[in-house]
Amino acid sequence: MSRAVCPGSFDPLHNGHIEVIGRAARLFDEVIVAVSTNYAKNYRFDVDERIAFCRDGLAHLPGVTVLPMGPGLVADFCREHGAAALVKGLRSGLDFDYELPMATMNRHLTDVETVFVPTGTTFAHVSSTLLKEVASLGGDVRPFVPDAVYRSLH
Ligand code: COD
Repeated sequence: MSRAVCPGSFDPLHNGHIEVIGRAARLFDEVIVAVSTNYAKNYRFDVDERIAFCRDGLAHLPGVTVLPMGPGLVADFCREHGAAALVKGLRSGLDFDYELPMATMNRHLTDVETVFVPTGTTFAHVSSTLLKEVASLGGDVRPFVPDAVYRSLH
């Protein structure tokens, strides 16, 4: 049984996340979506809201479960949950430069491998930060988020 973790803030979940997690679900028998609770970070949505968005927006994907990830290391979370791999989405070379040192460090910490999934062109420009800004200024983010997230942003 292969198991992977897709970690993130998901503040909030958007269709770029859903695409990458769906592709992870085709590669692994089980995928745990780990919703971070980093107390130093200023989230727009609290962890219960972010988990609810993920459970609702990912319910159609077989083998996917959503759990909170405490403030510790993602590498420890993987070990505790018996996951041999992390799956991360890559939107650009900037993402790669940011992610590569973390992938190497995570492998050093608990031997967990990182699998990079290149994003498709449809959502490559989408991030939670950009969506929150656009929505707060009155722009329409309907094509990029599930219905429940859309209602909460507007
Ligand atoms: N298309 C494809 N993938 C995307 C898109 C998109 N449009 N947008 C985001 N993604 C991917 C990201 O690349 C990421 O893989 C995932 O979706 C989640 O994205 P976010 O923005 O919700 O999450 P982040 O980047 O804020 O999450 C950061 C983590 C929680 C993963 C990170 O901080 C972490 O690992 N924290 C745990 C503490 C730790 O272990 N630190 C040491 C690391 S070595």
